[in-house]
Amino acid sequence: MIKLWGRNNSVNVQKVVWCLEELGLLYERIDAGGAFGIVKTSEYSALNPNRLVPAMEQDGMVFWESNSIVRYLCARYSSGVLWLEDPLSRAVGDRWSDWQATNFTPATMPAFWNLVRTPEAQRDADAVKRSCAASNERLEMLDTHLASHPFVGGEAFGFADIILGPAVHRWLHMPVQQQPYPHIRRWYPTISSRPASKNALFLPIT
Ligand SMILES: N[C@@H](CCC(=O)N[C@@H](CS)C(=O)NCC(=O)O)C(=O)O
Repeated sequence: MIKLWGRNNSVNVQKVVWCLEELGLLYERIDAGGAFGIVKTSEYSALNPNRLVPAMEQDGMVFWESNSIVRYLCARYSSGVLWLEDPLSRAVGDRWSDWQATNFTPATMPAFWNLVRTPEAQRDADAVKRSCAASNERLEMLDTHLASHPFVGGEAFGFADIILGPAVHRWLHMPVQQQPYPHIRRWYPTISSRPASKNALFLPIT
């Protein structure tokens, strides 16, 4: 059976949980990271030397980097459905997946940490303001993309929706001034109504 290490309030763990559920794979999730600790132990470092969650183990092989894990699972178990075989068709979803990890989520982190994980008296209001502006700028880009594509990767639900879903879900539930984003708000209910998203998305933002 697949073993997945990671606390379920991490967006990077949530995307792997969603993917495993979408594919109907049996797995065991072990709480790790944050208040659960574990990530700094030598046993865990042997699994993921970054000492971050998630880490996944299957048949003696260890995987880390959440987007790579989702890509691996979809390529192995959902070729032609969640994973497009044609590299040109797949490139759109790939691009937005990397954008989530390297661009969108880093923009959101100061607002998230201050507003959700920091006591009010210690919050940095300027950092929150800058992070909101940067996040909204990125979401405008995604909104424009979704204006002409039903899903992140194109015409059908795929691995890139799973990768972007938890991060966008988190932002849409943040205690910040929300912008309209009409195309994101058309896309989000479509993906979040999938039964497999339940254990990934329907959790309090913590
Ligand atoms: N690029 C990595 C980032 C992993 C990451 O930053 N994980 C965070 C949680 S989202 C973490 O492990 N933080 C330390 C902790 O939870 O103890 C991935 O996508 O897997």
